[in-house]
Amino acid sequence: MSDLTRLEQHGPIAVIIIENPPVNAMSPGVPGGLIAHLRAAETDPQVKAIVLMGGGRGLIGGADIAMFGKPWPEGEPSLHTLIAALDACPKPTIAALQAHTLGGGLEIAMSCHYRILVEGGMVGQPEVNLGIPPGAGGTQRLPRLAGIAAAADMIISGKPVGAKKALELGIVDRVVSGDILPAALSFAEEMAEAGEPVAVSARAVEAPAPEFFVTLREQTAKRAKGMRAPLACLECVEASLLPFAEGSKKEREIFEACVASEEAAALRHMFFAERAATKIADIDSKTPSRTIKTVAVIGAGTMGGGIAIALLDAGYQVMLLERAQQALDAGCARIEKNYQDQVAKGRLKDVQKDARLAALKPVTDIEELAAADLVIEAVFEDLSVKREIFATLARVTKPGTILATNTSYIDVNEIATAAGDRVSDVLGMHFFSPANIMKLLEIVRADKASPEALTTALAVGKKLGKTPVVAGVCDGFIGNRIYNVYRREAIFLMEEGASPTQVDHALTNFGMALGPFAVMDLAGLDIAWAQRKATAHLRDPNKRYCTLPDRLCEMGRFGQKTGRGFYLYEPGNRKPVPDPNVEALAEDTAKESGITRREITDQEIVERCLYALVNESCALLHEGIAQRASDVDVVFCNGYGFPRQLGGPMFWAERIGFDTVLAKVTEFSQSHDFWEPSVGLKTLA
Ligand code: 3H9
Repeated sequence: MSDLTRLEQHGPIAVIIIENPPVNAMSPGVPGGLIAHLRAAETDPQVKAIVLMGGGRGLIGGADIAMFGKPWPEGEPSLHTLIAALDACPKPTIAALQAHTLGGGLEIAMSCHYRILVEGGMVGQPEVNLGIPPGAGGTQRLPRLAGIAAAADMIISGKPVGAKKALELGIVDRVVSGDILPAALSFAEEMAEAGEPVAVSARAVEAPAPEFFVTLREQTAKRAKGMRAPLACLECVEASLLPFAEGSKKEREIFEACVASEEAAALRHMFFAERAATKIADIDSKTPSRTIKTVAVIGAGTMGGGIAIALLDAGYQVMLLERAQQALDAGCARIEKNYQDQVAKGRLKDVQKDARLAALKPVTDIEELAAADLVIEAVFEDLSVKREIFATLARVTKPGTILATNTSYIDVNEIATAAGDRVSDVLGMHFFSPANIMKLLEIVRADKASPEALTTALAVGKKLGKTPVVAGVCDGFIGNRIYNVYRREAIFLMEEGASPTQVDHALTNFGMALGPFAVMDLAGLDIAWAQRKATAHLRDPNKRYCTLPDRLCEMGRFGQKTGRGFYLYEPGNRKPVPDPNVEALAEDTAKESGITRREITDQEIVERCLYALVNESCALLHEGIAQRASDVDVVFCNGYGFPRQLGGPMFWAERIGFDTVLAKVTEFSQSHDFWEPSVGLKTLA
């Protein structure tokens, strides 16, 4: 018997425990161990009821995702065998659930006769996020417990529900507080006396209104954004109207087809990539992180305000610093309005809003930051201003306070040296706008940053619900550096003959959430303009440069906020309208640069923009700015709208073949001076 599972005897109740840390996944050995204990309990005349639960943190994470796409060890019982055994068990079975019970975990729980869940626990079928429907009866049993509509919603969205909702929907029979084991034992004794238990598979499903699946299919197709899995989930749920065995067979067939798909491979890659991104190769994973309770944010503008909201939402005490009282008041008013809007939309309760605002302390005196455990500076991009702030922070904050800058492109090492002997506490925490919404957080590793400072920043990022990625210091770190070449290519293509609309459509058809011109208009053209002016002296005069974006800015066309940028915008409408004047401007700049405009295909647009991005990603991987190729994928999918179902630019390029990418990049380099195959790409090819 493997030590992945355990059997305990508590009087007439047998308790079977999964001991497979970190998440009690159904790895090889686990289902077999559980079946053996189940058989022992079934045949033991002393046992009246059987409890099944997760050991350690109590969660049951589902099937072992690392096993998908690999052969299951021969002779080893599978999750399906376990579920069939539970379904047929003659004695009452009770799943005692804590923390998260997800995917195959919930499928196991639903093949028990009864379920109890601790307050604060969650249950869900998140398989859709991995490009698959639940494959071990989840789509057949959940409708039998919660009804078709609620089950379809949970399975298609992949969103788990909390204890209160799970009870309301009938997914669990009881919600308990405190220690799960005594509650499970007393519930089991009760059920042992309650008469013959009925398996969930034997329950009936109530058919929904005839148009239910038609409407749901339309909505799901619209939201699926080219993904197959949400519709596959729907098909499986629809099959729950068939007799149980038939519906289960259909679920299995659809699951098998999905699990072998490219979409599922890409989404599995993203699952592991996001977890790998939080690990730093040369830092011991046991490095302790510092305790962070109070965080100060310097700068109450859009970025500082967004960061403050993210911190308040995560339960931190927040100090917001602005030197001018008026700017501070305006920043606080924006934060309050954000919370009021959330209350109005029903996303937040009044008491929660009040608690968050009570945790916000506006300050105008930097000396007050002595109380902070972490400071995040989010003032405008000016090296000398930032250096002055960090020199002051080094003096006023207590030793060990982490000093982070939210700069997007200034050299973090140069900022860090201003902190003198506190240099090891300095690093970058680069948020993406809107900072309270966007998942991506780049943790910028300054050369002298200590391991504790880095692991603490990563822990804070996780607590904020972000997806943190560690990046080295360079212009633009990982995300903006590779986005810059992608954007450069889009602008050159426009100069050569493509319209902003054509470029944007070609890339959204590829799967990008927004086209590059729509993104530039949304973000505001003035920020990149200021950066170009500040670094103009560093530009190689022999390399191609397109003046069109500068000219738009000189005309006051800063994008959506001024109603005009690469596109035109009607007041109060974000829909981009093509502008013939921009087309004329592109003709002018092309003429001045001696470029003959031509027809450009959508394929050339996709290849030029994305291969430029891959080429640069390989370069920064080679330079060590990104620790691993998958970090680039995490950055681009979470911060720049790359389609997750393609697994990020590096996963996508690997599927195409780095040699194919290199051949195309080499071909481009023969006709464009700004293209050069990077050493990193050559190495990977
Ligand atoms: C499924 O069940 C299909 C079935 O319907 C049918 C099959 C036939 N497998 O997230 P964390 C690892 S599909 C393997 O940082 P947390 C993870 O990689 C499955 N490994 O912890 C990480 O490893 P490392 C459906 C897994 O406490 C470590 O555990 N289930 C799995 O913040 C810690 O992970 C899901 O989609 C797994 N299932 O969050 C649930 N899960 O330390 C996916 C985690 O080496 N899991 N790992 O980097 C989660 O959502 C979260 O892990 C959970 C815990 C909420 C459970």
